[in-house]
This record gives sequence, C-alpha cells and structure tokens, in this order.
Amino acid sequence: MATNRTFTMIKPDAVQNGHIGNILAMITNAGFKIVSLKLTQLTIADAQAFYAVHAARPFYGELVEFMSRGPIVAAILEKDNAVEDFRTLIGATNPAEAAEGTIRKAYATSIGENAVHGSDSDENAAIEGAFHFAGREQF
Ligand code: DAT
Ligand code: MG
Repeated sequence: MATNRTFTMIKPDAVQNGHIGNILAMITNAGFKIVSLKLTQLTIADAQAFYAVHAARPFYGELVEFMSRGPIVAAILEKDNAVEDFRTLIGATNPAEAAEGTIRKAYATSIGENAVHGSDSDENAAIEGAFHFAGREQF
C-alpha cells in the first residue's frame, strides 16, 4: 500500500447510533478518497489480534468486547499526508479533549467508545488495511 493511505473503522457505537453517513461525509469533505469500504463485524479473536499491541493495557478486555459487539465500517482512505491528516480529523482519543470540528468531538461518547479508529503510522496503515481487505478490494 502506498504511504498516502490510512485505515479507518467506524466503530460499533457510531454504527449503532446511525452515524455512518455523516462520518463518511466528514471524511470525504476533508479531502479523503475512499479506496476500500465495507460493513463487517469483528469476532473476539479478530479484535484481540487487531489490538494486540494493547494486550497489556487494563482496558484491553473492554476494548475487545466493545469492538466485536456489533457491525463496523472498515475503510482504506487516500490523501496526501493521509495518516497525520486523518488523526487530526478524528481528534483526541478522549472526546472530552477532542477539538471542535473533529469526528470524535461530534460522535464519540467516551474514551472507550470513541466512534472511529485511525492508523497511527504508514506501517500500521498498511498492516491494518491488509487485515481487512484483500488486494483485489483495494482500488
Ligand atoms: P487511538 O484510537 O486514538 O489511536 P489508542 O491507540 O491509544 O487510541 O487506543 C486504542 C483504543 O483503546 C482507543 O481508541 C479506545 C481504547 N482506549 C484507549 N485508552 C483507553 C482508556 N484509558 N480507557 C478505555 N479505553 C481506552
Ligand atoms: Mg491507536
């Protein structure tokens, strides 16, 4: 995957609350092109694997349970400086600290249920995109 790509998920809270359309609009209005997109659901094992880097954290069990409890939207996004610009668009992990105009400010309900995921590096964007999408699903 090129380094002008990032990976995102609209998390189960935001899907359940009916925010898919508005969040995708914020993403495309910010200049990101959608190059892969699907509605899917993580198994517990999928969520454990996706968040393995957080396995030692106290919130890991809660995070895995939350991320597998309902459908998510997975997407690969393309834009110059995609990883950094998307982190800016989603806002701080804790919505109480998220800036006005960010997706988490608008739609996150708590630090644990915070509406969206955004990759934190080009390397992880490629790993996370490949976790969800076969090569023929990446346009
Ligand atoms: P981010 O999603 O902003 O990259 P992260 O990688 O530090 O944040 O953590 C991954 C997810 O884990 C985060 O989106 C929500 C959850 N999480 C992080 N810190 C938490 C905390 N203190 N309590 C509960 N959940 C937390
Ligand atoms: Mg992270």
